Amino acid sequence: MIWNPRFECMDREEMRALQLARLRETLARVYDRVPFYRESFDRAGVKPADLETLEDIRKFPFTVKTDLRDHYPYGLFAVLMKEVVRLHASSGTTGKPIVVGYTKNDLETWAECIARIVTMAGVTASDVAQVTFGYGLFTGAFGLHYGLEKVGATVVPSSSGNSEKTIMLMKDFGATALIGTPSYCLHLAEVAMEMGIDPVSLPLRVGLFGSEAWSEKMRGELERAWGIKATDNYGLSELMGPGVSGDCERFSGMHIAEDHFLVEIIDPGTGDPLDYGQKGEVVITTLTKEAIPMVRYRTRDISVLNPAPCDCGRTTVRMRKVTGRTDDMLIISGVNVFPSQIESVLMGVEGIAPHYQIIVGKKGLLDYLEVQVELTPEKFTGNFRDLEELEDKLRRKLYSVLSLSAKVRLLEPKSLERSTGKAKRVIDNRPKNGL
Ligand code: DLL
Repeated sequence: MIWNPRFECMDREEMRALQLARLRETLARVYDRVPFYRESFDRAGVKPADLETLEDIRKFPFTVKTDLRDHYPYGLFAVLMKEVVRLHASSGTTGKPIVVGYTKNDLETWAECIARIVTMAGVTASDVAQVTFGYGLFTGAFGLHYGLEKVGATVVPSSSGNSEKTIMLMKDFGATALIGTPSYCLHLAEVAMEMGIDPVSLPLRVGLFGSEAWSEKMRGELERAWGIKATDNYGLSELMGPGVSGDCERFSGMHIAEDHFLVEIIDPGTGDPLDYGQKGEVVITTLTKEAIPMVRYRTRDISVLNPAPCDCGRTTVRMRKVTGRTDDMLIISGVNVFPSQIESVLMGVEGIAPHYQIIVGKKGLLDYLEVQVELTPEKFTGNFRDLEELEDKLRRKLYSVLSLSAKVRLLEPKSLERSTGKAKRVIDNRPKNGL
């Protein structure tokens, strides 16, 4: 089923015309109402009226995360506070969070975008949907919540944290859809096993996962662990939260809600636009957001766009699974390493569980990389020689992918700390000043 065929299956030319009209309005509105945009457009020597075609968006300056931080808390809002009915904030590991606001219309748009992605995943009014994102300032839980209600699903807002209770409710309430981060939902399957409940025996049939990078192999792990279809969905607080794009049942890229978001791909080094099919940084302009519109927001996320119509009938541009961020690249002894490359190596080896941590540090003047990974319970009971061989195999595979020697530490099952939200995969212990 398609939630809103009018927009999701719109003729491409009509969609571009709609985007252009909405973009014009957005640029005029921010120029009028947000001093930050007026100054940054003036500095770049552009005016909203310079936009004649959609491609002219490239003349306008980018917005970055520090712009939101520098205008904490309400400096980028384009409406009066009395029109703002909700605030969310991104966690941010250091300093002040970034704050985003929503008008009543923004909340309606948000629920609409989520209704589309949950419908794409196959969720209907007959489903019991359990939300295991943490309810709070984070956008994940409230975002999914209202869209699920909009399609008529029975929402169980169990939140994150009390994993045993979550499993008990899942069983007793007959949950059929699971919503959360891939890493926490994988952990929930372990908890079910510990409670003597086989996750595959539960009525769960579909998962909507997002909020962190997860590989195709991790998708396979989740599908096996729960006996479900695992769908991906993407978004970020600065633009709304979840709801920017999501997988349909064809699993061939996430459909973007293009009537609400204009998506570009740029070369992260030069800022130059890239074509469809080329891999680069995702840049998004909101087309309908009232409270805090964003112009050319640099997400740091890496993806590829595909404009071909999908077999599912939708015509919206699709984005490939986000495998990493431009800022999560590690430089270890001068070699560029993406955590997703390490995950792909680990997930491809039998006997290795999908729980790992990457430690980077310095010994004297030299960088080192240590990959800690848990064994599956079956492998753990194997003999010492087997484990030595496995360690060696992993080391060799990592070397062939990264061109870097890594120390591999095999750990017993369940020894790494589980997160209830986004997993923290990398611990970089190197001094920040480079000494
Ligand atoms: O994580 C919004 C969200 C909630 C999306 C629930 C999907 C489901 P933030 O906390 O602001 O918002 O984090 C945004 O998380 O820039 C990406 O780096 C990452 N991210 C989000 N979804 C995905 C995904 C939410 N499906 C940041 N795949 C983004 C990979 C993702 N990374």
